[in-house]
Amino acid sequence: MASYAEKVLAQVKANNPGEPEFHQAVTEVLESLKVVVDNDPVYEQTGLLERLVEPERVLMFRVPWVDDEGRVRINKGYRVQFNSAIGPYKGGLRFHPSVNLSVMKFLGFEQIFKNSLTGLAIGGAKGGSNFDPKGKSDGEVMRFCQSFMTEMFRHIGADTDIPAGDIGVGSREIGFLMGQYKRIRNEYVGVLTGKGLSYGGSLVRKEATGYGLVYLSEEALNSRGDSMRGKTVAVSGSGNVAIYTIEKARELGAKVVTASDSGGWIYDANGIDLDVLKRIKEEERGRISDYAERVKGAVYHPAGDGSVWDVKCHVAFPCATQNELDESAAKTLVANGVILVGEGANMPTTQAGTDVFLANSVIFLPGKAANAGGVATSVLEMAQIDTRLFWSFEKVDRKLQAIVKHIFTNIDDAARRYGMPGNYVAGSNIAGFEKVADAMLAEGIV
Ligand code: NDP
Ligand code: 2IT
Repeated sequence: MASYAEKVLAQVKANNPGEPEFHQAVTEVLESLKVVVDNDPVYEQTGLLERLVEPERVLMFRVPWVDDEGRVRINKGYRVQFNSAIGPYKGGLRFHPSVNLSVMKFLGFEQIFKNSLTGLAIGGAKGGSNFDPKGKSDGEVMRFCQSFMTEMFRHIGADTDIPAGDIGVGSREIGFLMGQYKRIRNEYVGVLTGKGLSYGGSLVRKEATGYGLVYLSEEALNSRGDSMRGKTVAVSGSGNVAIYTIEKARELGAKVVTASDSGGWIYDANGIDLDVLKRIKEEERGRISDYAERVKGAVYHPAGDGSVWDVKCHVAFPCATQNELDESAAKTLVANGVILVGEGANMPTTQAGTDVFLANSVIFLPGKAANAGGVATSVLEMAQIDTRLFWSFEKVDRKLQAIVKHIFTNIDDAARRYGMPGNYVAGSNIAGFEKVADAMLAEGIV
């Protein structure tokens, strides 16, 4: 007879056709949860998993805007308010042409467990649009953001749902969104995080996801008597998460030799020159190919000509997008002696790729734990705006480090309790679930 978790998984696939990313995310979590939910009838009796896999609310809306040529353009807008058992909905906004309902739901679902792992009181959500900010003028991006917020404002709030950035949504977009929210509501509240420092942002939020990823990796290595020092590191992506992953890895004594974007990837045997990379990506909004033109010795490969995972490294940090590291890339990394893989992006490793790492005793830190430093620091930003205080870089960084330590202890402990020491996929899914499940049981059938 199929177990409770298996029955619910079959229902998810049947009831949500054409949503492969959502199926993938739910499959991984429910596989991990079998050892918890199949041994205690309370979960099935209260329909807990059926409730967990169904978003509390899915908002889909039209986003009309006018481009620089005066043409009317229409994009799709989304906000998936997945689970508020432990706190207000919290999660990023993604602006990318690949955004669809399946991607929004997988991200919102993962966010539930990630946010729980931080130990802070935040529920799970995600939103965004299939709008592509690439190649758009600042004016077009502003008009798009204003139109997006003109619908979204009625569904969010500082105690209801607090969006932030993700792919394609950085400080420029958050600024435009905040300006429009304030204008509509006539109130200055912490309804968005990732804000600029001049209007209620927090120090370290920009760095937090990448720093948190490297802090967690250092914890995991320390637990085995090792550290980041002297390691060769492969990073994918060259956005917010990738840049500050590279920065912290270097600070801890590692050498990062790769970065990428959707156009291609670079290999720099001397270690990535961060000043050049930041100038290209944060100021000029340029391409990774520009890096190879400016830095002597760096080699550029267009997309399709191999990948960053072909490079020999001790540590791999996928920091671009979902399913960017597949089974064959995982096998190459293992053959090249990788000892740790930490997911800066959300679900960057395919299920088959993850299985390769786990079967080969690679320390594998899943995104729910590994990139939780970003959302955790968003909560530190909320705490500051609520109290009208502004904390120093060191203070926020110390709190971030303490949260990451707590995450490591929590996922390590859950993996041990269920007889799978060192399996941080199971540890993260189980530890993230426990708090949410307790809250859902306490709150009744809602
Ligand atoms: P950015 O938009 O700053 O950067 C994204 C990077 O990934 C760019 O280099 C981009 O290249 C590349 N990329 C995106 N989509 C694709 C694709 N389909 N194929 C190839 N390359 C791609 O986003 P972030 O750095 O903020 O986000 C990166 C990942 O980290 C995402 O998975 C996000 O969900 C996750 N994350 C982000 C957090 C945050 O606080 N920002 C927190 C936790 C997780 P190009 O410019 O060419 O598109
Ligand atoms: O995936 C993520 O955790 C984010 N994009 C950050 C969410 C947040 O609310 O800071």
